[in-house]
Amino acid sequence: TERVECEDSKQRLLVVANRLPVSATRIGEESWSLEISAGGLVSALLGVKQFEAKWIGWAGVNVPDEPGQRALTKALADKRCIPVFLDEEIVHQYYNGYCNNILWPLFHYLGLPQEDRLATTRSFQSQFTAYMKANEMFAKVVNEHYEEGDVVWCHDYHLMYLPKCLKEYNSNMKVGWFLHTPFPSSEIHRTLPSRTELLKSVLAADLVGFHTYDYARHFVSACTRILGLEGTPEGVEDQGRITRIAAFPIGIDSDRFIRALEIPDVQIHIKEFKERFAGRKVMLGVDRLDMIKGIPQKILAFEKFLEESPEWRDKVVLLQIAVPTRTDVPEYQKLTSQVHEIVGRINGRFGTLTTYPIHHLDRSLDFHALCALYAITDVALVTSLRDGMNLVSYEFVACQDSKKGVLILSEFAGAAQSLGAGALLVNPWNITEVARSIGEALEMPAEEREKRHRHNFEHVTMHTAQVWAETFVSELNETIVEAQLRIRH
Ligand code: ADQ
Repeated sequence: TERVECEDSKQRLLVVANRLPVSATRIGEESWSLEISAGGLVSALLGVKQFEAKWIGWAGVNVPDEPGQRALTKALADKRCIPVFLDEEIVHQYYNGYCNNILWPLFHYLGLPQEDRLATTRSFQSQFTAYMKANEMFAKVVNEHYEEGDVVWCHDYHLMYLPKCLKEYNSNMKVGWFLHTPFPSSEIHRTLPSRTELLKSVLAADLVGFHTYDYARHFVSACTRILGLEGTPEGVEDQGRITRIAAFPIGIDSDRFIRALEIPDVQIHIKEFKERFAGRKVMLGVDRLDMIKGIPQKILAFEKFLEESPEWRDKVVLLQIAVPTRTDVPEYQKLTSQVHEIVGRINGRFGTLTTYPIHHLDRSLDFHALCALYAITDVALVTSLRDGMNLVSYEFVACQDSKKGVLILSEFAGAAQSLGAGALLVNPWNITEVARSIGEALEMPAEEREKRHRHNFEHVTMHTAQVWAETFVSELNETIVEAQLRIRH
């Protein structure tokens, strides 16, 4: 059976995502320098020894000339990566437009763009056309590299039109699709003009995965309400064909974080940070600077806490590390200035000649500094307004086995489903509640911190990224075997 085949030899896996896990910089007419970017997905798949994975995706650069494309393709082949070349106009319409301006806010309950509504509505169709075209270009490259028996695993909201395109090339291709963001309530999804095309295309996959059971349920109800299809215990049925829908909560490579704490460079950072913040409790926020992360709400809650607890004013510091993303988008620029303004006001209000309560950095930290910060933190604050999962909360827990700090976690992050019993759950919109939780976290007795941490640490070290990837792929194999058996009977 397929299962035995998978256990005996390495399963060939084609991972298709918008971005390849490398950044490419052109250093000559026909030469490129490549740097692997170690995201969650990369470590998830590198850690799984039974897959022979290849990546297909956009390299993040515009390469209009053929010699440049040939050279990049060759360089990427050594990293088991296969590029999809997208021109500037397509990237603008598909990536900046449809993916980031339409699907990202919609899936995080921010609705369709409000500003310049007419212009958006007018450009909507051309952006969706570019989205379909980009997905077709991905499909073409997948098809060129596909070999019988390969599993094709498509990722995220950028590639919702891909399963359909792949099955048109080859209906026997094993296709899985996983969404890294939330899937919103069907009442939200139904506002999307291309709601039907996207649902139908995703249903062409054999297995559709989400981080949580709730997102899976929202997807099934969108299919039943908008497409009029039948929801079954396994998924969604369309004319006898069942698409399996399930939850596969992602995790992190927890060992990588735990081991990092032993690295001398990390220990040097730990010592430095401890000295720097001696006598004060450290609270930490690590986020991409995105509206979904609730950074202004977090800082306002911290202000409220300082306002109401004068005894804590010079005894606690909030480190907010916010890596800028999508910096060319006006809404993101506005968010940056808004955050800077609030931080400036609070530091002016509660700072002294020698200290100030918020250290805000607009940048990403390298892995060693990040692990050290996680390790010395007393309270981590994750206040996403919506978040598919949120891996920062997992990374914090992995680095806290000696300190046993407290995690304050938004109930609107997927992680609330898995770390909810150990964390203090909050509604990030309720600033009074978050402020109260900050006080509770700072004063929590050691015994309770230990108990809560133990719960979360066990979860994070058991439900790793590797387990996530293995579970998804073996479920996909099984789904296909079951479908074949159903057809035979
Ligand atoms: P993201 O929205 O990027 O991911 P998250 O899951 O928290 O959110 O992952 C962010 C990653 O970037 C973490 O590994 C973190 O360490 C790193 N990072 C963030 N800010 C950083 C900084 N300032 N410096 C250094 N590193 C930083 C999307 C979804 C999530 C989902 C993941 C995985 O939005 O909900 O959990 O995919 O599916």
